[in-house]
Amino acid sequence: MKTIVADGIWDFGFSEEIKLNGSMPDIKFETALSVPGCFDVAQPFFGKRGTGCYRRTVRTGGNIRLFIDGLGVEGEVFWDGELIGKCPYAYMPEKFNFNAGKYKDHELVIAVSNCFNKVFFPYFDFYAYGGIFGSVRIEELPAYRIDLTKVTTLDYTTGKISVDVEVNKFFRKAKEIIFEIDGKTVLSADFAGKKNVYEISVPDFKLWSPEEPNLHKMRIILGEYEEEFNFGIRTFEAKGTQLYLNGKELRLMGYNRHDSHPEFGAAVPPSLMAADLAMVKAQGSNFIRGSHYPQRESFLDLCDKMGILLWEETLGWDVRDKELFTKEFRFRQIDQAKKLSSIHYNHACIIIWGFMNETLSEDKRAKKIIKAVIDTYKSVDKTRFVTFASNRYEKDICMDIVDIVAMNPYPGWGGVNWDELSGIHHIAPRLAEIDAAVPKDKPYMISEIGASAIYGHRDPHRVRWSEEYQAELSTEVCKVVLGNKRYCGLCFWHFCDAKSYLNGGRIKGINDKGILDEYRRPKFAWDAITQALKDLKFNK
Ligand code: ADA
Repeated sequence: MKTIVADGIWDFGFSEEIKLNGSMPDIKFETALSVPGCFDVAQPFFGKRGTGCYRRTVRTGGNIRLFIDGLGVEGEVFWDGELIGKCPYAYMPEKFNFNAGKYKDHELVIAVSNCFNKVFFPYFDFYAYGGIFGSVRIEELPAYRIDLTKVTTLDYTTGKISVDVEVNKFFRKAKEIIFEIDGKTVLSADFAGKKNVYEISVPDFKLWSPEEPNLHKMRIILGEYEEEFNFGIRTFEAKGTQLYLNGKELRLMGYNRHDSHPEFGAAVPPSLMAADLAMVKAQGSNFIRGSHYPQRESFLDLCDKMGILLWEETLGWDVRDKELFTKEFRFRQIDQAKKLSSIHYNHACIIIWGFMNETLSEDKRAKKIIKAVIDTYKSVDKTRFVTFASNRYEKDICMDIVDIVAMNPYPGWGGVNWDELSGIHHIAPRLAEIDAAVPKDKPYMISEIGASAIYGHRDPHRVRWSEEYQAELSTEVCKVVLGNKRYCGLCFWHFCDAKSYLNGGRIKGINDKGILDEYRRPKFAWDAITQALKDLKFNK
């Protein structure tokens, strides 16, 4: 089996008039661009909306699997001019299996539209970038392939795991399947039928945790088919209001993070992801919420290796009545949850599956959709927590069906009297009110909280939008939330400033509640939070 990483420089053409319609766009490839990369972050396509086409040749043939690690806003994929698949959901990794024809040079075109659609609405508070956000990879396959592999820790005290394997065809005659862990064959067994589960005791196993992010390498060989990936041995549990990792109490502290940078857009290079995570780690934080969409494989690999726990979620942001109650919306939510949890199942870092940020969770009809998405996640994965971030507080009627209650309150910032110089004194009482309203017997975390601050704006009155005010608010939030074991986690909004839109009141078109600015320059709040974690002996 051969894998071709197709990243690099591709031919590129753009049109504001052409729309995706299932046939190869009639576009002039007038220039060249990088994959991964966003076309609308630089001239001549800066800020434009339309269809961008990426083209390259690939020397291959026979059965292949094409993997696209996320694009936006949506895409269509053409092989020698024929449509082979669609990428309907921004940021979602997609796999396409097809016969590539004779072994020779073939033309691959990925047409990407950055126009808004029924999945990415113009009112979302983050920029809809156009481009290919992650790697493009082609694997040459034998006549069959494994479509799904799930490694699950059965017993973290003995290192016993199960491996679910699902292939694309029915094997009437058993075929040998070999499992190698860290280079040693640990099991050779028969594979018959389509789906099988194997139990393995991992030799010399080491547990995965944020403090010691030990990974094992799994290699599965089924005839001529082979695959290799890392997994971690670890178990998440909730007992009462507390979370546990491998039997030890776990508290989450960290940041919501957008994959966003002024020069790269949503195609943030792995080197920058690594730098972001290194800061989080050095601060003593242990958690990221990948707001508000699926994450790149390189980001997940970094979290696995660096020991950072991740809340990963499907794309959604304050989806409103008209759209929320359509059949299509429900289908898309379920489809996304299924895809995401299957494709990223083996990443040790993922602790929470999320969806539909801030929805109408005070409404009975919305509860049905929420329940359907939770059930979908659980049908694929019973080892992680499933939840969504709510801003309905006392009015929310869905907290009985989530694993972790997660609220996005903004006391001291939104919903207060703007005539007051400071709103800091509202934080403790408002959080106490919400706490009193949520189920007492469940883990509860603050999934968003924060304040805007303009980088470099210093003010002795500590007015809102000053770095001082944001720092003061962040310190108080740490004290109130982390200082109270009732909360299993705290996740600030947000790690760094990220491009949004000028309308909706975003100064400079940026969501400026970042603890760092969009170039990762720390505001005062960064040091304030670092100090608060030390003072509170967080996780010590
Ligand atoms: C919401 C939302 C975030 C962001 C934030 C804000 O809670 O989930 O995406 O828009 O508000 O900055 O107001």
